[in-house]
Amino acid sequence: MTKPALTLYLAAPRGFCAGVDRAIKIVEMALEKWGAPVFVRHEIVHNKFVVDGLRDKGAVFVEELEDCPLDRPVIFSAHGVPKAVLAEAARREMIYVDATCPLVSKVHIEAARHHENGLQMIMIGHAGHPETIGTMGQLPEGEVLLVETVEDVARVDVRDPEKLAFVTQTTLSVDDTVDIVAALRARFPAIVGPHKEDICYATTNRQDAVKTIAPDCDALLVVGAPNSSNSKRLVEVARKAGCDYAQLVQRAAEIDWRALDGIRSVGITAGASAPEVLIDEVIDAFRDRYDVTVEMVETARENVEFKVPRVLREPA
Ligand code: 0CN
Ligand code: SF4
Repeated sequence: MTKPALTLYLAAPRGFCAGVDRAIKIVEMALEKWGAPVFVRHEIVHNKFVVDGLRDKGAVFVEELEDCPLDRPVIFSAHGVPKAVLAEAARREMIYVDATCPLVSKVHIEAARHHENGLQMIMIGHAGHPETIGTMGQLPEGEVLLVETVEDVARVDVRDPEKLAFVTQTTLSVDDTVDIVAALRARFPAIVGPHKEDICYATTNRQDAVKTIAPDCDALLVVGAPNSSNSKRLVEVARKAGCDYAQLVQRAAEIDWRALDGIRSVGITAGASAPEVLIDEVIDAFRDRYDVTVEMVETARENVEFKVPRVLREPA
């Protein structure tokens, strides 16, 4: 039986960013340096395949510092942690390594600087996400107000509209954030903030690539996890850019082949925490069923790399 023809538009950049790469390396190097078990507070990055692989090597994933023994090293995930968590680890005299992405740490530093200048902060982010919890946790309770939508901006109750600054989560939708920032600047003309927002290069580039391919695709699959903010944003961006069938899949096994019946073109991308082997797996699953032509669509080149912390680079 001849297979139907299908064009796969492969977005570039896709998948791992520099912060994810560094965070995973930190866990691997910690296991080499200190042996198993090494504790990791929260999923090091939001990907089950990555987490399962590290667990097989001896990493133990927990949600709270209290769940870590005092005599084993603990690593903080790429998404960042509230200041109180670092302080508590230090108080307990634990060995800890902070795998917070440097681009998240940069936002933490911005927030602290504005606070020192006497400004109340507004954070644009998603409630309950670990990065939002970590960034808000850089300042005392009540000093950072969260807004998630343009509607929230109209409702937010600030101390003094003349003494305000904003920061954002790094993995937001670029287009939605433009609207929220515009609403903030309209309601609070004196608000201080970054030139645009704090969305990172990886989030921006992956969204741009999706915007480019989505209008030409009958369907678009984002390889990524349901708890991965940047991956979920890619699905939304694809739908907004005109691809009605855009879905998040963790593995090839999750592809709904019946829903894809009759399609001629599929876009494929991956969130910043999804390893390339999973994209290969998805492409292979298409090759099993279709006569596939892969077209790579490159909208940017990335050469960002972050160093691992000195404590892991120095010989034990
Ligand atoms: O999927 P991730 O682990 O995290 P979110 O997109 O949910 O923030 O990707 C790494 C991004 C960071 C920080
Ligand atoms: Fe850092 Fe951006 Fe990657 Fe998050 S998505 S780890 S902020 S580079």
